[in-house]
Amino acid sequence: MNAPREDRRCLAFLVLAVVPLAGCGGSQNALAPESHQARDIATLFWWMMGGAWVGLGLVVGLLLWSWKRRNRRGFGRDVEGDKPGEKRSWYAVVVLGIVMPIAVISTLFVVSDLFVIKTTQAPASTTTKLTVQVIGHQWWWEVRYPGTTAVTANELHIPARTPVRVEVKTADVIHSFWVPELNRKIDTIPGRSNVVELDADQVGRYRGQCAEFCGLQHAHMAMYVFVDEPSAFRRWLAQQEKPVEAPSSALAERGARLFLDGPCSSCHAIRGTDADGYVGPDLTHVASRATLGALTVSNTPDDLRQWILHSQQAKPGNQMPDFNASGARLDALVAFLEGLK
Ligand code: HEC
Ligand SMILES: [Cu+2]
Repeated sequence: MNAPREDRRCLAFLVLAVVPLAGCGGSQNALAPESHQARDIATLFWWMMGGAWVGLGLVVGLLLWSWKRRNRRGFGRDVEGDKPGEKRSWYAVVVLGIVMPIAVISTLFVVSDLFVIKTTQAPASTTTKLTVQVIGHQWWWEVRYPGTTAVTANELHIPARTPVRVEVKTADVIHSFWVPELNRKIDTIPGRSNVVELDADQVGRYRGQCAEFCGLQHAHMAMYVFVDEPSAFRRWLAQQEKPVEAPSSALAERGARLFLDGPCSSCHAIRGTDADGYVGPDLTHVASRATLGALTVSNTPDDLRQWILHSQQAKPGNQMPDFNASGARLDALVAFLEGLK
């Protein structure tokens, strides 16, 4: 009986079949496009994929065919010199091996370079109404809205069905800004400003990720793009523009003093206070964000506490030192930060 062995083979096959599929679906999927740019990229991908399969089929088919022919005619007949049929194989080598690859690669070059690269490119600054600045830091994203005072981190809000110019820069090394469902990657190069356009079809939340290795916590350098209805976007931006509100409780008031007098304010800015550090994210409206640490942990009071105490555990090597705070001081800090809506 070799049923168990069959079972094992079946299982191995299932695992092999499922592993590649596990990468599909869910968030951050370039093959589930949500903008006209991402659709052009996905279409180009499928054509290239289809072409590659046809090419592979052709090569494997020819290989099997020649193998069969050769076996029929007997091994070693090459040394006997040209026979009439071999002139034809020589033509096949020239056509299939030289002419066809040149034709295929030239077509792909024209389609990708003259078509998809153009349609996914950001237009000139004069034709778009909204520009967002994204600055890569090891290992988080600073987000600014030029012409307003709004500064946030690790999340962009943009209006739906509106072309938005995203200007990317870096504060340190090369990063790459990539939101696969919306458009192609764009590198952030020291001393340069690059541009990519986001023009989402639908309201929703899209995950993006740094796509150029930038050091220890590169994997924890993600961001969300929130696509809002235009009216909701304007409300969000107006809220982000406001400076900080006065603490609403005695505890939060104590937290504010701790923040401003302690080390926090040397690295973080809170607009409307003396805190104007720029090593870490602007915290003026930190409580309005979905996550902390560039999507490393969620933004709940508990996770915020843990982040302040042990950010080095959640995101080892990040530029924020662990803060050794007693219970009461920590409560005050968390109460203050939780009020920064
Ligand atoms: C030496 C500089 C430095 C000091 C001091 C510092 N931070 Fe940070 N902080 C950072 C950096 C850098 C990050 C971003 C880390 C990352 O995501 O890689 C950060 C992230 C944060 C975040 C998450 C923000 C977000 O949107 O992701 C919070 C909240 C925070 N710090 C609060 C504090 C508090 C409270 C203190 C004082 C107890 C403090 N920080 C002290 C540098 C600092
Ligand atoms: Cu990176």
